[in-house]
Parts: sequence; C-alpha cells; structure tokens
Amino acid sequence: MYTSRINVILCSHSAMNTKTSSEYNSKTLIVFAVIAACILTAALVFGLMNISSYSNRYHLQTASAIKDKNAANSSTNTIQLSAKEQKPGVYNWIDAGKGVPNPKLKVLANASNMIRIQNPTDTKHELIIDTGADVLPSSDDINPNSSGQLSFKPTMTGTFTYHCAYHPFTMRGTIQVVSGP
Ligand SMILES: [Cu+2]
Repeated sequence: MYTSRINVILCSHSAMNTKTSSEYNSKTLIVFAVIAACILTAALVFGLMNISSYSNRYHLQTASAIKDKNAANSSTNTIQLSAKEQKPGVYNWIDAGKGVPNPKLKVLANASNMIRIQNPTDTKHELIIDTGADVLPSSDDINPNSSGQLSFKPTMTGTFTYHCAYHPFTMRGTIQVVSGP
C-alpha cells in the first residue's frame, strides 16, 4: 500500500521538471494530497490498532469477571430444609429431598452456605445454628406458609447443633462444618 503511493510521489516528482507551471501547481497539489492521504491512513491504522488492543484488554477483564462469578456460584453449598408437623403440635425440621427428620447437615468451611427453608406449617419457626459466636447465624422468623433462608460462612471446622427458636426440643439436630472441596 505504502510502496505504491511512494512510487506515485516519485513519478510525480520526475515528471514535474518537464511540465509547465500550471501543471507543476496541480502536480504539487496531487503530491500534497497523496502525502496527506498517507498520513491520514497511517493515523487511522495506528488508531484502529490502539482501539483493538484496548478492546482486547476489555474483553479479557470481562472474561475473568464471568469466571470469578461462576467460581463463586459453584462454591455455594445449598441445603433444602422444611418444617413439618409430625403430630399435632409436634414439629421437626425435615430434609426437603429425603424427608429425614432433624437431619445431620453438612456445610463447608470458608465457603458460602445457603440453607433454604420452607414452612408449610401453621406456626412460625426460626432456624438458629449454635456456633458459639456472639451473633448466631439465624433465618429470622419464617411465617406460616412462607419460606426463608439462612446464609452461613463458617471460618472453622467442627460439629455444632442447630435448633428452632420456638421448638428447641423437637426441632434440633447437628451440623458438621467440613473443610472445603
Ligand atoms: Cu419451630
């Protein structure tokens, strides 16, 4: 591209000497026009290269953000619990999948754990994990025919108990915190 334009400029210069003054002026204009076109083309090419390199950097950042997001999602351990009235006035937590009453729960240390709780019963419940911390992880009140959740990110492993604030003797079990996957 540049070579052919340089040839045009050189030809114009060699031809100039034998031409009249008006032709000389028009040739000079063409030479300047060609030089200007070359400069503009170069500026445009370098500009596009810069835009494309910025664009590549931008796409790399987007890709890593998506990857981080996926990593965060895959490390969230989700447990499904439900409250159940086993006999009139006697409630248990049950494993929403297998129906096991007051199941032994297993969560991951240094990871986001989410316990989702359904309450199809006629009274409210509140799931509390007895970690010994000043503020115990809690679902807060889950009203009848409602649902709630408890987010839990333990920093150490061990076995703890969980219970319901309103039915601490019939809605209780153990929760095991194991090291991450
Ligand atoms: Cu309860």
